[in-house]
Amino acid sequence: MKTVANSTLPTTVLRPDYDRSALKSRIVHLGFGAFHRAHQALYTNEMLSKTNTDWGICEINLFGGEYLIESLRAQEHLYTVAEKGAESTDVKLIGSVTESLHPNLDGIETVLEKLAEPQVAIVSMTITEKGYCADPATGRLDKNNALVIADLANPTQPKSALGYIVQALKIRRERKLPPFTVMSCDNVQENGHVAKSAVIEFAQLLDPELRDWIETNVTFPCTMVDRIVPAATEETLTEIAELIGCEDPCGIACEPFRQWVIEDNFVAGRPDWNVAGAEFVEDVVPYEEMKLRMLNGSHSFLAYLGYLGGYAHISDTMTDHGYCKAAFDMMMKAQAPSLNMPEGTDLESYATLLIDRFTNPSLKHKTWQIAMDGSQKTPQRMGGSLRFHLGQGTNFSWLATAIAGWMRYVSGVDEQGNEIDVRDPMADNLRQICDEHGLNVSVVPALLAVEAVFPADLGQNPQVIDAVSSAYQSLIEHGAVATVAAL
Ligand code: NAI
Ligand code: CS2
Repeated sequence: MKTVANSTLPTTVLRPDYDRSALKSRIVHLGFGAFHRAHQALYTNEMLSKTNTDWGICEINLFGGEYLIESLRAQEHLYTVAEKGAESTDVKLIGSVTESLHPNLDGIETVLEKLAEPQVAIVSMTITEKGYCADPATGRLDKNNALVIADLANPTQPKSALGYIVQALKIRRERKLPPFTVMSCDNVQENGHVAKSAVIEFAQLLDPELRDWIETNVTFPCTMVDRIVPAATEETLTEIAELIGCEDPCGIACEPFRQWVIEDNFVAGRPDWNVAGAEFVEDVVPYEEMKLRMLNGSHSFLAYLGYLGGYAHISDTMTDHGYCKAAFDMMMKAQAPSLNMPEGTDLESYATLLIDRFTNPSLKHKTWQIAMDGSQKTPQRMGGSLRFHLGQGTNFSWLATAIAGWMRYVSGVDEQGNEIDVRDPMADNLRQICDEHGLNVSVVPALLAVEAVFPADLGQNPQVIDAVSSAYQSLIEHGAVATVAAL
């Protein structure tokens, strides 16, 4: 079969120019999804072509994605990234991946043994917000999470990322091997701190001595990661096949922009990703908050209100002046004032760049995709800024409208009466609350009372209840397009 590994690709495709056979799996990555392929693996690819080093990546999918791992193996772990600008596309063949595993294909022990190999220095993750098994509102381990319960009962046969990491660290400690760095690359506020507290709390429940060893020996740098990478579709895969002259089931399309800010806190060494444009800094938290609130917060706003308004993609919402203006105002009036950035940060230029990125018509980023997992995303994208405005007594109507949009969306029925396929770990619970109230404003305080999403200081605040109720009422009476236009 013709693959990217055995085909003569067009000369326009940028190929790895380093010795792939010299690479070792010094990074193990959990979550070979869309994002990692176009971000960390691509940065590593570029770093390898600029340095004489051996930092290869072993890819692991713990949930689903068996087909991707099998396909990757069938093409010598090479795959394509298509960077699609508004007018042109750059195609790169990525060579930084050396190996791949899946517990359903290779067995749990093989995965644990890989994580325990002496040369493994970094375990990185893009496992989605829910992968941390943490309470979304507090970031603390959710002891009632089904995966946590299962892994605590049977730690040598883990299912969750936490279970794998803790068991692998246990093996390393017993074998007197050095620890590794755990690097979260998910859109989670203070992602390193959330990863650390989830791992530490999990280890505490299992073995307090192991917990102490982890606390002393393992580091959990925070990272701010950014690149818009929509899920692959038949259409993007066909387009990539046309560009490279063969099928690539692992191919992925993304925007040209990319950013990676990393806390320089690695316990067993790290690649010089800075030569590929990443920034190592002491404190990532301000950058994370800026990105989560301004980019992701307005993304969620556009996702819920866009989906309800009949817009399938983010770029479609940008063709509606009301949405475009509201997204910019959401960034500048609702989110930017709540940030505490290093001197010289120009948030208005950042917002302008974000609108430009959202407008890219080549990128088909579904509002439905971004609307997914809202119970996990909303607290970190809106909660902090909501608290800021309550403290200052300032206007937060964009945040209230976004939250009302989410509440209207999780009802599971759109403005035309069609069913919405709501994907969320709390979908059943949310649906039950919505069903009890119907499309009635009484659902607002009921959903605001879900403490895993809205801590009491927000969910029980009369100003929040009023503002979200009035936005929800407007959505019911006038619909999303008119509600957004009136903002
Ligand atoms: P995806 O759906 O393509 O991949 C999700 C990955 O997470 C898969 O590899 C899957 O195996 C793994 N996963 C899912 N549930 C898990 C669980 N409970 N435990 C362990 N692993 C689990 O999604 P994509 O686009 O790769 O995004 C993944 C994450 O990357 C996002 O949730 C976000 O936090 C972050 N991210 C995504 C960006 C994007 O534009 N796609 C940009 C910036 C960050
Ligand atoms: C999006 C993000 O799916 C979502 O929730 O808001 O994945 C977004 O595309 C990235 O964070 C951009 O870096």
